[in-house]
Amino acid sequence: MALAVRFHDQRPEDAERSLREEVLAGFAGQPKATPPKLFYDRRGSELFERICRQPEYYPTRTEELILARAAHDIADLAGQDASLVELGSGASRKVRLLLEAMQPASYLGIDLSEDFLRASTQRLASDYPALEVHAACADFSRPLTLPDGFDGAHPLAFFPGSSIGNFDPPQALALLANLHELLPEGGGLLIGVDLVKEREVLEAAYNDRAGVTAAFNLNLLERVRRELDSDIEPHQFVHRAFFNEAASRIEMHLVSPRAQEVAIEGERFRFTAGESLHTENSYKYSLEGFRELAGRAGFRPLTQWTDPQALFSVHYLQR
Ligand code: AVJ
Repeated sequence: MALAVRFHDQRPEDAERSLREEVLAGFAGQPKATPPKLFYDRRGSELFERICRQPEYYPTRTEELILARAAHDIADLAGQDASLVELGSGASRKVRLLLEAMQPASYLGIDLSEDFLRASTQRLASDYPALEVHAACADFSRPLTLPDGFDGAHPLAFFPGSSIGNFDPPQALALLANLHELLPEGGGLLIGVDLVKEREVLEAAYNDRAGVTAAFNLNLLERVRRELDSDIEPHQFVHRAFFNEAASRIEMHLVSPRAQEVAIEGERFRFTAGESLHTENSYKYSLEGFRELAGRAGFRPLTQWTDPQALFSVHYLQR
């Protein structure tokens, strides 16, 4: 019988801006833009899982391959009495590769989405009965502390999936500095980072032939229709994703091919023909560029691993 998950509520006071506030502010902006966290309602999370299995979307399977090969080296670097802290917690196969190689006594999952966090940590607790499982409901883009009762003498923080790619460089630096602050001396940060490569490969990954990424992007407008008072018609917009080389990022947009006006919560917003709502940035790094950023946040980049084609990287950063 697995022990119960120890739950720690560390939500910020001003919790989160609601969907309504984020959408109204985003549509009123110039240019129009919404934060990528709005993608992840239940349907959006399902679509994201499907994106990860598309043949063009190389990051997920490549990171898994890298971790499977490096797991024992990672366990050695983390040391005998390491605990594992996962940022954005627990649904993936990736963390299981680490749990099996490291055999830590305790695990802490940190996520802002309480339902998701409870479900994924409960599954880990029942699959690994010897593991002491903690869950902290917190925003890791803000200053954090390890919760009381979590035995994190030598924590290894794990931030997979190139989630860091959603943050622009100054925000990414601030996030890394936060994590540096969270870790005690000798702690580590294991982080997955997508790499710059040929435009064709990058753009294909965000324009899969099955149209799953397009559906994921458009689900944002479906959400607005479902959850807010709005006449917006998702089929009046088209998915567009391209590599902005100067900024080293994939940009996702929802383009309005024709001029149109939409109403949301009693406010009206005009789109000119060709105008877009900018829904996501996904930054791509060079190995050197990421090591340099980590260094500026105070980390010592110890080792990094890539796949034979250098599509993706995993970095071990030491506090
Ligand atoms: C979860 C931010 C890493 O940028 O590749 C995938 C999200 N968006 N396809 C990424 C995403 C469209 C993903 N991250």
